[in-house]
Amino acid sequence: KNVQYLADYRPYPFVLSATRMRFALAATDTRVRTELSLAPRDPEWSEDLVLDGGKAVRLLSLTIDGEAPDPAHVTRDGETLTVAAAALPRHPFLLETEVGIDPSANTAFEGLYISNGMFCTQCEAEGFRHITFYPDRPDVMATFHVTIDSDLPVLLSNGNPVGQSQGRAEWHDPWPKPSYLFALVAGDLVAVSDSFATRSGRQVALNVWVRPGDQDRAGFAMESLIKSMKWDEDVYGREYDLDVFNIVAVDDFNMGAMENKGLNIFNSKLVLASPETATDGDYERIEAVIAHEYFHNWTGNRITCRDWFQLCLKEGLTVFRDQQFTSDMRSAAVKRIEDVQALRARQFREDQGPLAHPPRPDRYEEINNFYTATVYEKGAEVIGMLKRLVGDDGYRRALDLYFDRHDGDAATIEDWLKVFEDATGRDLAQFKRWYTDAGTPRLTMTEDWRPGEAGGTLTLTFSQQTPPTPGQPEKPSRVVPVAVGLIGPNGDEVTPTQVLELTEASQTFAFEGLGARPVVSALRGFSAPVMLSRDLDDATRAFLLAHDTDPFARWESGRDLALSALTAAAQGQATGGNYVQAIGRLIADDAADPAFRALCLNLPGEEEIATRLSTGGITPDPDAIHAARESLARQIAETHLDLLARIYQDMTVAGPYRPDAADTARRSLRNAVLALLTRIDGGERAEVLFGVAGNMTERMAALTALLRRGRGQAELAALHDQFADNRLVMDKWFAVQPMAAPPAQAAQIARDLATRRDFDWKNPNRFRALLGGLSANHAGFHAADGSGYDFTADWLLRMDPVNPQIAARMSTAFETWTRYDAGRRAKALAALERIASTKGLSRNTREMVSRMIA
Ligand code: HT7
Ligand code: ZN
Repeated sequence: KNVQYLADYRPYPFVLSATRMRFALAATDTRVRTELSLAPRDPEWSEDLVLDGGKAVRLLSLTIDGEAPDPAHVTRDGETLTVAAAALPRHPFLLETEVGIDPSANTAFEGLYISNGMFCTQCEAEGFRHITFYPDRPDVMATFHVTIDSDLPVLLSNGNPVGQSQGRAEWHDPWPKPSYLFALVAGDLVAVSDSFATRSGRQVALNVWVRPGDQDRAGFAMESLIKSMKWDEDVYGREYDLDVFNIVAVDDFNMGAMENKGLNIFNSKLVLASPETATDGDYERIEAVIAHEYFHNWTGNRITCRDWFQLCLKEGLTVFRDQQFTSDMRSAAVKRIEDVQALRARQFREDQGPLAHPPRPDRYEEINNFYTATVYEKGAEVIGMLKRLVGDDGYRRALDLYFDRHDGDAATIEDWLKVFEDATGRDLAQFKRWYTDAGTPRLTMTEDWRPGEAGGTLTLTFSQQTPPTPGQPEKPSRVVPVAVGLIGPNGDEVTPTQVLELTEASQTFAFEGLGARPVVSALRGFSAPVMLSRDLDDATRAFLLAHDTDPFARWESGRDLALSALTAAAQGQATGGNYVQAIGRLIADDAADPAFRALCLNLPGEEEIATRLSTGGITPDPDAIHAARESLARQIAETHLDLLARIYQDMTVAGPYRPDAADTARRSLRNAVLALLTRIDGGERAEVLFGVAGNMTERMAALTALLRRGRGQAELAALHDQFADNRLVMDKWFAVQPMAAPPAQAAQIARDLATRRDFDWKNPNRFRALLGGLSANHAGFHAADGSGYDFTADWLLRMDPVNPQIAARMSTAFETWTRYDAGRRAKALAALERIASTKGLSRNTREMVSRMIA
């Protein structure tokens, strides 16, 4: 085992000030010459120079100040190249290497690879070492000067262009950066171009580079970029700092996008959008990810991470910033609810299982396994809490200080907390536990009401407790900001939102002078990433669903009503009458935001119901959960048939397609209604909609509704005929079939799809579409016969030697396996053990699987 520990950090013993590189690009034999301007950190102390370099990097030559060292002083092992201290000067020196690499053989998409004839790089976290020998760690920062020799028409790298001639381009990046932010792109590309004048008057050329023919789908990405640049100036006072900002779309990409300095590289699904091919959700995600990568220019690039344990320093903060941006561009209430839904679905799930880890882990084997919901989304929640605790002004002062104090640094979470302490005077020692401790705190709230002459007193008692997580049996109390408001019996708010600060295992807070017993609206805005339990009857929940002034808390009351009906039904008890009535009243309110009504109408997913059950100590039965959800949906549809039919009519969106918040909201309500009506009308409306809709949002909604009812074959065929050449639409086509299939058929449908010639499984999007589609079908993936587990294990094993990052990431489909019944557990464990016992398994997948079966 090669475990890395936070506690072992030591600075690199050499200072690297400048890096010059020259690439002679060729598909199978690219030559890379690298010059490193190095100096010993401490000239009194001599150390070996250890450079990282992957197995496939062939060393062709090495010189120090122009001389080849004695070969006995140069050692190469699989992962490094070491030059012995005896061969190194005690003064600044120039180390030159030439290496050969084979981009065409790079199927892992780390380092330099080829996607559709285009050369492209991905260096975060440790990809640069597959390009050349280098101190590939984020605290080694240098300026870069890059020359690219190639006949391809477009040759790009970081920074500003400094020379362009036939077959050659030169780029200079004046901002010192770590190797993970290096990028190079070469290909036959075309740009959608624009420009942006920064507030201090710098004129920035903007380009979104795509393959010829895709230009008409790149306009929305460009609009999103311009909005992001403006927003970061307005809200954080951050300006762009180069003459050009390039974005490139590539088809083969392991994740969503990458914030390389001045040259962001994107998965094409997060750039290309047209109404016919992309859904409203795709548009919203493109806007958010373009913003996210752009915001990294300050939070990640200008201030980077000292080491990979600090990953949430840049990712948590940048997610928080992109969430703020989307709230400002669209509806803040809807965005908050969507973010909480995603957090619960991914991060709470991670936190409750064998893969739980803190936002700042203190050990890892493979860093790529830690690009997780905990590092990203919980990292963002922790910043949200910090902002709540210090207030908006305190947050702004702290961020200004962070940018002032740490510009150009490779910083730590300690540095981050210190700016908040220095800017606000607040002691954050206890708060730091949010970064170092894993697990989701469980909060219990009880109420005591005492009427009195001078008004009644309501006392709230909170207790907190966090269950053990791997390697962390004891969990001390954390600071938990709980936003609370009180609502009078007539529905008026009697006490506006207050933030109560819990610091102890148990604490009470009293509200005095109250006229009548109020109803408590708790954890408003989801003020902390905790699970709150309180004894509330359905009538009070329905009251809050009708009257709460806080949109998140209001939605949460409806969610709780639905979940209590669904968890009861999944255990064979009672029905959801209270929820059905309450939801009918809510959706009938035409004055309410359609997006909010849609969020309330969409029932919790099966995975969420399973989580709720297992948190309550009950073993979830995926088939019973599926049946319970189906039956409640049908009950809603039958009870409110006329109302739903009316809303379906009313929410028709006229005019040309616009992916803005208003039209997106109407379509989301209409599509939620359609899913219910399709249970009653035999698919009539969905078939019509699929035929007439000019946009992918409605077509996918119609197709999904039909497939869930065991119909939709003609529509599937039509979609395939129309879009066989469009990879992104075909990814949807592959994903929706196992996802929306009746559970008993899901694994077989996935197996059949995997035999198709167009199942181009080495493409990460296509692989994710099929395996992710199946695992999104909760009862299908967890089929009692183990067919979902077997299919997934087969393909993880096939993918692992080709692209370990993708195999390891997709293995998280198993992360909840321990919560199910003995029969399912045995089958899941057998699948995991089959993977674990495979010879030659990558470090990535080995680490994931061994943590899951530990
Ligand atoms: N910082 C990036 C994270 C990342 C990544 C991106 C693409 C391919 C592989 C990758 N490994 C890590 C993306 C981000 O958070 O903005
Ligand atoms: Zn990021």
